[in-house]
Amino acid sequence: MWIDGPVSEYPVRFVHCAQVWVQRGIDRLLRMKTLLPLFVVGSLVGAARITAAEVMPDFEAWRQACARLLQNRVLGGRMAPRERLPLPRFESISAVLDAHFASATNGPMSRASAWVGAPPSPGFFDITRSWHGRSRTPFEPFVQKHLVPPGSKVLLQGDLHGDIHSLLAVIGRLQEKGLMQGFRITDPRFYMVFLGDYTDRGVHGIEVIYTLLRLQVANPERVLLVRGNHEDVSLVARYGFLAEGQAKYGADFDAAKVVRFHDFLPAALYLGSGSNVVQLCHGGMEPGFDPRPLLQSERTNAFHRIVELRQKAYLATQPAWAQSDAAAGAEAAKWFRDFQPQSPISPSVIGFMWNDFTVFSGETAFANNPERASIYGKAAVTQILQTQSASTMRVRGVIRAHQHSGMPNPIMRRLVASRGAFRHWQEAAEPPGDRFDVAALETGASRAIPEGSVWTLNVSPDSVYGQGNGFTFATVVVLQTAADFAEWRLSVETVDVPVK
Ligand SMILES: [Mn+2]
Repeated sequence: MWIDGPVSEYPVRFVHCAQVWVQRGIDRLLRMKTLLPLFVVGSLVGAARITAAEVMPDFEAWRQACARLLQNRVLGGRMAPRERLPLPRFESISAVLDAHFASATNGPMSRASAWVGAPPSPGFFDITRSWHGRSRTPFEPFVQKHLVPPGSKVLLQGDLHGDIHSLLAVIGRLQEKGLMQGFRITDPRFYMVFLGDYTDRGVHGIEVIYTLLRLQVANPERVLLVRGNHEDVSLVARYGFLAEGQAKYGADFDAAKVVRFHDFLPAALYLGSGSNVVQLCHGGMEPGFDPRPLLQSERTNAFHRIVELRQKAYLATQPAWAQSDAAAGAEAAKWFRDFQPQSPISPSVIGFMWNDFTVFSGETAFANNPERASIYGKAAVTQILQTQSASTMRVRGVIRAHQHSGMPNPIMRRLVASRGAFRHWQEAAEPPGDRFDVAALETGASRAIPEGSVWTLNVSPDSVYGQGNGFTFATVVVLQTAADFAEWRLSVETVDVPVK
């Protein structure tokens, strides 16, 4: 099944096939409720040349190994010297991916009862197949609902783009606050949600993914990874991550296996507590999807496939924003489609992963940037959130990431001034000459979440974004839930990341 490379690679491929068979045996044992450590031992048998500590270093060893890595800003897109690699061999990434796949194929997602509507096809859980490889299975994106008890604390992290130093600095702060120990969450009320764009544009994407998957494996169902627009094989092929993997591991780098984990990440996560929900996603609104059956389901953790996006059908219900703002309505009519996603970007993009929001409340309800995606304004968002709410569970706001400008622009300036967590539509219009009153923006350590608000979280600083926009801090954002939505808060702290 993997024998499709040049003849010179066949011995390597044969070893991989043997490992797949060993893995399958271990998978069966796991289904028989055998303990996870057996799985790790199994992976080590297949990779006997390296020690267990090299495959799965403890957190402190991992932190020290990553501290040796030159910063993205210093490297300027070049690879770090190979002798400095924190994971010398691909087997480490392979082992943590296997554990991730095991949790997808044996965990909550694998049960048909956890899916609202039809569950995915069997091919979805067969990691030797993919929607983009030779052995095909359909592209089957989905969204997830996850309920946490009132009084929970949920870390939210924006774009990482291969910035391992910021990720480890954030984890270090969480450890200082007594929420974590090593890779393990110690506070039973604590959860972590990462909002996508883990790799590309920075050259430590392998280390970022390894860290995220170690967190997920150590804390099942407490660490949730959302799918960003860069969790797409066509983007990682173009924006650096596959080249990074090949530079680091040569023929050992199994790109097909690495990108397969994207398919187990939800395009949006409806995080609820009591009868209130916030939409957590990388991009933005997706009016073609109706999440109400998912929100109404009794389950605390449930999944719903995005079989079809019916944007035109949504627009035909004539939302007031498209009528009162004629230009916005005409633009929406031009760009909205009814379609079945064949990939994250075809025949049109999935809005949860790609869309944007206006900065000022006086801007249009809807516009389109043909080089990127659609941009939603306040009036459209307010109504879409109402339309997408269930009577028993209301979607109160959106928290997302997806920043992309390496140069100061209205939103990047405000993100930096807001200490990394910016609430849209605080100002009516852009002040002349780029001068804005920082005192007019919310910058506090604890912020209320108004009904219908949209928040953008900043991109990590060891990147062209941090360099171009002149910031050196990562932001630690913790969502605090309560029984009454008026008491939900965003706690916002910054942590300095040493960058040159
Ligand atoms: Mn993005």
